[in-house]
Amino acid sequence: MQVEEYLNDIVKREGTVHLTLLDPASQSPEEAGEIALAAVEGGTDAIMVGGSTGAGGVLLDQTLLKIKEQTDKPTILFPGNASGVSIHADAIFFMSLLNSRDVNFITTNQAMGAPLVYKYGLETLSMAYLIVEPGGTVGWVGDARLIPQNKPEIAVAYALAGKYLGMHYTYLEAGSGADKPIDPKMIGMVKHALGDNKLIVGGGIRDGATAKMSAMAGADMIVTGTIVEETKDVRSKIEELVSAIKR
Ligand code: 1GP
Repeated sequence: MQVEEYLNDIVKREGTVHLTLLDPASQSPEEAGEIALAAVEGGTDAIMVGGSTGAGGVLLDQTLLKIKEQTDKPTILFPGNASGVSIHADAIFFMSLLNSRDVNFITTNQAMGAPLVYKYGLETLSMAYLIVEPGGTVGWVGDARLIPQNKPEIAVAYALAGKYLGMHYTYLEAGSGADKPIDPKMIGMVKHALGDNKLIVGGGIRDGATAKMSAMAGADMIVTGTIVEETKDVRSKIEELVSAIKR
């Protein structure tokens, strides 16, 4: 429960957690380490590592090792499939893509990956993963029946299902690089239904104002990935996002 407690404690003390997502397929392991260090200096709380395509195996291991050389902040796997498991992470978002049409993303990859999670002794953070329009690459790869942005009640229904299935976290995902982040109204309605269960929001958040809007609407944790890859001054960008969401 170490990482889960760490995250939940930050929510209690500071209002909102900031998570930096690094996709091993987007840069070299060395660059990932440097970005992670800058993100930590900017105030991020933990590093998520994963991606939809070409993000597993040796590349994933090396990326995690380089990140861990640079920072002691927790590393959390964010796997696109069963190949996204590594012994070098502190924890794994053990997630089910509840609105997928494909059983592989709901339970099969989870079953194929579970023995390694057990063997490596990874802390599991159970998560209902919900993909909302526009959905991006992960929506296509995961064959998600995308939840329309203007149908928050569908997101609420899935979030409640995840909570009743025992998942501790719900992730509203608009897709990496989304041109439209999750609508604040959807965030608010889902958080209201979840109560104490933690709500993670990501996809298309690029600035402090959007991060703040998501946090004010009810997000307990904000994930940013693309903006970190695009910006030259990672530390300042993360400072902007973090200062907008912390008490
Ligand atoms: C993707 O929600 C995350 O899984 C982050 O999205 O890359 O748009 O920040 P961005």
